[in-house]
Amino acid sequence: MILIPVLGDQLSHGLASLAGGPEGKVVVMMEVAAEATYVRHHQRKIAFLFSAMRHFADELRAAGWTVDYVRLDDPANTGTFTGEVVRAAARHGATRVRVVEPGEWRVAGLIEGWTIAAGVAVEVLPDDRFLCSINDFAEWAGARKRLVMEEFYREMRKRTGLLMQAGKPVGARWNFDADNRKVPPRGLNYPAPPAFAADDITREVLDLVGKRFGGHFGTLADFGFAVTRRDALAALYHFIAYALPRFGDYQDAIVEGQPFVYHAVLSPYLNSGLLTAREVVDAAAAAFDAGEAPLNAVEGFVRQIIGWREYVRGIYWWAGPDYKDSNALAATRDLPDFYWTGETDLRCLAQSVGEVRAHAYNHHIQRLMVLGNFAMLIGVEPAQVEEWYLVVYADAYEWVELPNVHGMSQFADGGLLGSKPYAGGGAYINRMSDHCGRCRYDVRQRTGPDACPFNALYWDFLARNRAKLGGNHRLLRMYDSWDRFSPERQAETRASAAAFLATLPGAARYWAVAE
Ligand code: FAD
Ligand code: DLZ
Repeated sequence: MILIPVLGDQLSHGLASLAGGPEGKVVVMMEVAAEATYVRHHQRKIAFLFSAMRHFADELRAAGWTVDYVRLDDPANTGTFTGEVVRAAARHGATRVRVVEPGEWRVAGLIEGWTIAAGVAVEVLPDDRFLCSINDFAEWAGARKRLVMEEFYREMRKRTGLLMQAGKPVGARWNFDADNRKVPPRGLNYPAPPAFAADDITREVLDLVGKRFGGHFGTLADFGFAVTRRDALAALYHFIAYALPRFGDYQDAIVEGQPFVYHAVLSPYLNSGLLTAREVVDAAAAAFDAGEAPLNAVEGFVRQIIGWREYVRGIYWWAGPDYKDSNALAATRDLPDFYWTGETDLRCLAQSVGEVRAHAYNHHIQRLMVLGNFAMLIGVEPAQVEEWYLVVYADAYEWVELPNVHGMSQFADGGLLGSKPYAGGGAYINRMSDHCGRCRYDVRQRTGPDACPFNALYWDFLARNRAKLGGNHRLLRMYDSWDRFSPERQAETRASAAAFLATLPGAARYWAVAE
């Protein structure tokens, strides 16, 4: 008998380990405390995964599979993947374990130990839900001196044939990003993603999570995630019909009271396996072919999925388990406690934290240019920032979280993933959001107690890190500007940053705040 563990982010009927049908096989699915607490995930994320796992197990059973489902509250539950695989292998007399490669180095290490722990051969299959395999990425990366996402993306366009015509990009351009930075006019009718009513399974899970993990960050109120493939498909088609046409135009916009703007809000479904990358980009391309969505929107969306998503996954496995250990900017500050409480006068930060507490979601520009930018400017230790991102987002798994945070957002890898730090001052946030007019700080003031702190912090960050960043050709213009500041203005800017930094709350970890 072959035992097939299906992990919480492997909820796909086309999973490689399920090929060949149920004959002679038992699927084991495990709710284990270790996965819910290796970081203390947002309550909503745990509830989403447990409910999606329970529904998926029922779907597999309906398709003829024998599924051994271990619930969190089973008194015999050992609390770990390894403990449960060992127990299940013994229960079913397994002669072999077959599992699809996991999404984290941490879990890959656990799986390596299963052969000895369970006393059976373990076969690990490639995760072919991704469009670029780990090996193909390594080959692509190994042949280059410098890694550039845009080059990878073009390869992926050619390889998949998406938005291609006779070997050339549709619209005669590969990338329409320049058309995707519009400021939304007031009064747009934003399409909220669909919310799905809780059924008995979800209600039971919400109760369990509230009792067991009620001290974790976030709230379970108004839980409306899709927890089945059918509902995830409904969310996909809702996005294609109502949000995709304007996704491109307003991709970078931050609008108060509109946490989703025109974003897809599909990442929890993609990353858990309820949706596949291929079907999502095919649906977007079909909308373009049918004249239902413009090219700048569809190309932008396709680039996020077959470009960025595949690229960060490739980097994660290619860079190795030590990738997270670098700290190129030698940042050591503790994460301020308002990342957990939202209690700060900086309106953009307070709003982003409030939204992630409620929805386990922020869109990309909030993650990058508000929360990540601020943490980098003040010099927070990368590991603390990474832990926060892994906790708070429903879509966070290390393969996707780490490159985005460590590389793209904190520049802690020294430029492996991105060619320059994503740093910005108040002017950027003011241009892309409507927060600043309602903030207690004045974005037009450069220094002083009432000035937007991002302004002085931005220049202080550049000045502080000159030895490490001064030679970066993409920052030369900014260092030129800094050098044209008078010595008095430079001193005033740095003093203003120092005064603000001195007001930051010290170390406060979320368990101290949340409980
Ligand atoms: P949309 O903006 O509508 O984009 C569509 C899809 O493209 C997303 O669902 C996602 O699958 C993919 N995508 C877009 N950008 C990226 C990217 N940079 N990396 C990988 N996939 C991308 N995404 C996660 O899935 N998990 C994370 O833990 C995560 N952490 C992030 C941390 C930081 C600091 C930053 C800057 C980005 C992070 N992202 C992460 C990427 C991106 O912000 C989210 O994928 C996106 O916000 C999800 O919302 P959406 O489905 O509405 O995406
Ligand atoms: C995130 C998560 C949580 C909270 N709980 C479980 C669980 O109880 N059982 C499970 O199979 N998976 C869970 N996951 C997702 C895993 O952490 C994920 O499968 C691994 O990190 C590998 O990517």
